[in-house]
Amino acid sequence: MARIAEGKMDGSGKRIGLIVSRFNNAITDRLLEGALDCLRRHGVEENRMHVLRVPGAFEIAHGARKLAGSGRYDAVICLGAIIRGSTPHFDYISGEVTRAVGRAGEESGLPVIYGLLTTDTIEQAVERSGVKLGNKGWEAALAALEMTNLPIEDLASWD
Ligand code: INI
Repeated sequence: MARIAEGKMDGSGKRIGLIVSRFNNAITDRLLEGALDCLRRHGVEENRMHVLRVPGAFEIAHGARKLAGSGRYDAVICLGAIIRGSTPHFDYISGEVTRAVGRAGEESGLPVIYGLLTTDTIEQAVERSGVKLGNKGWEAALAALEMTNLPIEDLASWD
């Protein structure tokens, strides 16, 4: 029988940093609401959820590096909405942010969670921010909690 280790979705005693971009704020506010709701429901205390607002998704990179590198958080959650529309910005920004979020996690050793929507249309973004297809902010928060509780030490003691 395989031995399986996985993190519990328990936020008690955790301090969580969230970075939220203001661009497309009709969407990102809903992602933030979803993330905070998930954290509360899983036991994170109100004063241990710290939100850093930045102008756009591109600036999430800087915020993620700063929060993850501060040593104050158990996990960092990045929330934003990049909508293709007709701008070539989409490809530049989404590629850059995705790399930076991953790098912030690697460099800090912390769970740095990617809660950004990258969609073709505003309608698709609305659907993924609490209307029809769940809320990406809620999902990102749940992933953060699971990752803060990964029982790596269990594996170390297995044959
Ligand atoms: N920022 C977003 O968060 N989403 C977008 O869809 C977007 N588009 O399409 O341009 C966007 N641009 C702003 C960018 O993130 C920076 O804030 C700006 O370029 C200043 O550095």
